[in-house]
Amino acid sequence: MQKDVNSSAPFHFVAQKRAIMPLSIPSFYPILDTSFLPSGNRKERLRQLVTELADAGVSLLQYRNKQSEEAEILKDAAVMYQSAGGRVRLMMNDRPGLAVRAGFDGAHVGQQDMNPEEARKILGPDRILGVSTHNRAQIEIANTQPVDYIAIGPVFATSTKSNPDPVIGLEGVREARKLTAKPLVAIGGITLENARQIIDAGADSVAVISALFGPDERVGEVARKFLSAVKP
Ligand code: 3NM
Repeated sequence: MQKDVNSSAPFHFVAQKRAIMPLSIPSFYPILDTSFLPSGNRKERLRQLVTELADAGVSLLQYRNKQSEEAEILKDAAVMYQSAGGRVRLMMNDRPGLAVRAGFDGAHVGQQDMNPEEARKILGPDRILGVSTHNRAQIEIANTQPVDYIAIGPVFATSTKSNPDPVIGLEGVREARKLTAKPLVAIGGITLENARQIIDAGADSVAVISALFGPDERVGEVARKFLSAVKP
């Protein structure tokens, strides 16, 4: 194993060195929730979204599908994998087994999903694993788990998630920052207007669904605005 890890090394290279160096997470982390995909021509729309995001400079993207069966998810994942062309790390929400089968770079699990120890066994040591947390106790547990980053939320009110936990606000992000040395991803109600404040409150990254995939504007243009708003 090489010891001199270059800080500008590609993301996957850094991830493989997790044992000696924490994951370097990009400050903008889009989540493509399939409920935002228009019906019809799904394949083409997915291809277009992933290509536009990659062209804009997005380097980490999560696929979130709370409705479909395995076969449908794997079909979507294949389109995303091909469109990403190695330019974007792909994360699968909730289903580590499908992440492996789809050739994705990692998985993200929630408090109601598979526990991180189990997920890590399925993913192996080199894939990325993230976990959602919503309060101090969950962050403290996540600190001891084999996860590469901790997500905290909802920061602000969101209508994308069903039964969201209580809003934590910017103060909650500041508190979370004090509680963990792991990369911290903030999520929930994040917009172009509030993204910078969330980074300034201590988050390493903002995860965004509706403010990116909701507007009529081209997703690549909105992604560029987010990337510029949260630039380190
Ligand atoms: N997880 P939007 S909030 C998927 O609190 C998800 O863990 C949350 O969507 C959490 O950017 C959320 O549209 C929804 O608010 C985020």
